[in-house]
Amino acid sequence: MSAHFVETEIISQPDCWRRAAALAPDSLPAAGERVAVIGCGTSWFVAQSYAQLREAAGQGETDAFAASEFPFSRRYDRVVAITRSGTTTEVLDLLDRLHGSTPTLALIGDPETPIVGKADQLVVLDFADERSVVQTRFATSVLALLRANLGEDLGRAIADAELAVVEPLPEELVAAEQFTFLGRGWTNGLALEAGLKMREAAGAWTESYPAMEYRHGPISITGPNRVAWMFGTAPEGLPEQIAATGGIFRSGDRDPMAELVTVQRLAVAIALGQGLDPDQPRHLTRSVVLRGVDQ
Ligand code: F1P
Repeated sequence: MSAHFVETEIISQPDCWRRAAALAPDSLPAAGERVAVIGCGTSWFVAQSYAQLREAAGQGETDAFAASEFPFSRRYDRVVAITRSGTTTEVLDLLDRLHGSTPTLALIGDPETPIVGKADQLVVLDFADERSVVQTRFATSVLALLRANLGEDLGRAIADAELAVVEPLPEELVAAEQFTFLGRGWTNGLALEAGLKMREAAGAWTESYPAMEYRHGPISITGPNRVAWMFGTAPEGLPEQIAATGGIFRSGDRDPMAELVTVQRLAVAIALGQGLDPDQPRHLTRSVVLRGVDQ
């Protein structure tokens, strides 16, 4: 039995993905709908990955926004909100503003929260809800559900994650002082989430970029004892350019969502190594609930 909630939640991801991928809610956007996906923090990054995947699958124009940055001048057939807690102020406020003008769907972890009644439709992933402040399995389970419902077979992702939850973490990664996460297409959202996870759980110095942007400046950060970590296939020449900086390059042919599981475990390992409690991350709460004065 793991000592921390977050560790228990991380290792349960293969099972959660299996359950999520088996769901087929008829409330998900239909092909051809023009969709905006919104959320905050981790949920915003999941929104970005889904938007890329849905549009790449030919299902229709799909944008992703932080809930606080929604462009009210644009028209959408549907707004899809992602929120584990169901209490995030910016998400609830946005759903209130859209009520009666744009149909909304919310993907949530907890059905006993104020979001019920604010969204027109709900998909509840209560089996993936978490006690931890930092999100791991809710975010990836939402993405598993969405990927499966876009027609993907998640068998390989789940098998890769079974490995990712047990394999030893490379010592050079645990000891590294800086991490730059790189993505392409739908994995840009994962790269952003990987960076956030390391900051939230371990207070680590991380950056995240689209892989082709990395050579336009961010590569100057990489060097000995610093990591450039690609989610998916690296652009040609990039591994060699990273090697020339003396930095550590990590990629692989695993499913990128399973790579994210490795980052989550690494974040916990680094936090514990520094005497931090990954269940009590600094300056964070499980969700951001703003009173009028904060807004
Ligand atoms: C969103 C979120 C988390 C973040 C922090 C505050 O929550 O931004 O991603 O780690 O704890 O809340 P939610 O709307 O998905 O519940």
